[in-house]
Amino acid sequence: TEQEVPSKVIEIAEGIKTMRIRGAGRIARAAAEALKIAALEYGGVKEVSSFKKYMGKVADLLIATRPTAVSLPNAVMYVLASLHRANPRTFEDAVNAVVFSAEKFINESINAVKIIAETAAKRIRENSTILTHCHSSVAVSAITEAYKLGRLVKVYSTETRPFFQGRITAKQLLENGVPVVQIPDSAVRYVMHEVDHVIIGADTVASNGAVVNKIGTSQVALAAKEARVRVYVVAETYKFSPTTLIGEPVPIEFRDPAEIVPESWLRNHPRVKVLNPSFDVTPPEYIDAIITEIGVIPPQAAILVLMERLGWALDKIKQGGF
Ligand code: RUB
Repeated sequence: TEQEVPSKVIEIAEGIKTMRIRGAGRIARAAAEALKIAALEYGGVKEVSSFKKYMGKVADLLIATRPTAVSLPNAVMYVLASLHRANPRTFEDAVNAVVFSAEKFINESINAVKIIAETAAKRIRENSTILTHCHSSVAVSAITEAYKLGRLVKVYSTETRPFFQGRITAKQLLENGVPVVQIPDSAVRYVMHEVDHVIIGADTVASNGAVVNKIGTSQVALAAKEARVRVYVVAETYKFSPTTLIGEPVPIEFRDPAEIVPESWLRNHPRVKVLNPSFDVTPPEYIDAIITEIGVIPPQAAILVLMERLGWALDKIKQGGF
């Protein structure tokens, strides 16, 4: 009989789906944690082959939660690749391989955020005003670090309709002592003349350097380009997408129309269609640099990051895909 997926794992998957757990980095770490829990709570036949099958099922469940952030499948593949790399002979070795690599992923991820924040902060000039969009934990860390260096006077944080992640950004920055001004998304161009740097996170970086991030990011980048304001993307290397190398498009998530207008209004206006795309693509020409834990790169060098950091994933593609 098929081994059941533990309830704690299902809870994490639900958390990602309903956006209780959100943001590309947190999603990736939560998925790694879920794989570790799944491995430790496996109660089926103590054989490597059935354990692998079960872990594959858990992986599919996690990957199916949200489509856009490649950090999720990258984290899952990273952890499961250890099952093949280690070539475990006993069931216990197989469990240990999963637990070890899940913990390694989480620790390296947290460390990457720290390195990126320090690197990004050094790029901020004295007396800067920064604008950020949505809630990126890496952007919040980078902005906080710049503030500690005494370089910030103000941060504009967009409210980020329809889910209002900007409120999380404003709250966290205020907790860190950073002066924040919350603006509606439509006020971005109005304030852009005051802004020195735009700092945003990423859900996925494509091999050509295009950045997929929260809907509205490309509009922010467009307004910044017009005003000659530098745009920095802060992103860990596990947000780079190996499959974009073979021309796969990044899937964009569309969410419930009820996030945009109340359900009652929709019922009263049945002929009005609502479109709720959750992410958009900012072309590389609109990005000055991508700041990663292995260095600051022009977006066009994304392909080099993929080759250096996700070589194992590229090998998998060559063998016929994931
Ligand atoms: C969040 C979002 C964030 C990136 C980066 O979208 O677009 O900018 O995920 O976040 P959602 P982080 O709220 O729909 O998940 O830097 O925390 O990984």
